[in-house]
Amino acid sequence: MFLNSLSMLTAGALLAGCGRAPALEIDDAWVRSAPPSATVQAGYFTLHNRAASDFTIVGAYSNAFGSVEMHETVTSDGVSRMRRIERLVVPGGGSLELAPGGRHLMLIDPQRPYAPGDRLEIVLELDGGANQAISFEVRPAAY
Ligand SMILES: [Cu+2]
Repeated sequence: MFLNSLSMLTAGALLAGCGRAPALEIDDAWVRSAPPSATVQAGYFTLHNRAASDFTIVGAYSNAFGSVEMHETVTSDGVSRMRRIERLVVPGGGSLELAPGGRHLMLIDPQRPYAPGDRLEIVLELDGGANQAISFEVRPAAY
């Protein structure tokens, strides 16, 4: 009996340690290619949340970039500016879309130039400690 409870506990801990969020489905994850001199690039994706409760993204990181921030684009007095945001929510049963002209991942300090067709992994940090790794495809700037 004790042994059973212990194994169940271990299995539970392992699942939590995996840090996956299987209820999240990723669509169309891509990074806009940039000239070799560029110091920032932008990443976009759509996330579908198959769970009833919200997922909140509280950060992101990648080996391919010095740092990753979450940004939104706001227009005031006809001027567009980017602003850092601390959280992105994927509503339960709903979707979150990051797209050109709106919210995006700001990919700062590319470790080398990336060409269209390259694949880059970016990890999303979820509220509660789980991580979700996403594979992004580099696409031409004109895409
Ligand atoms: Cu930005």
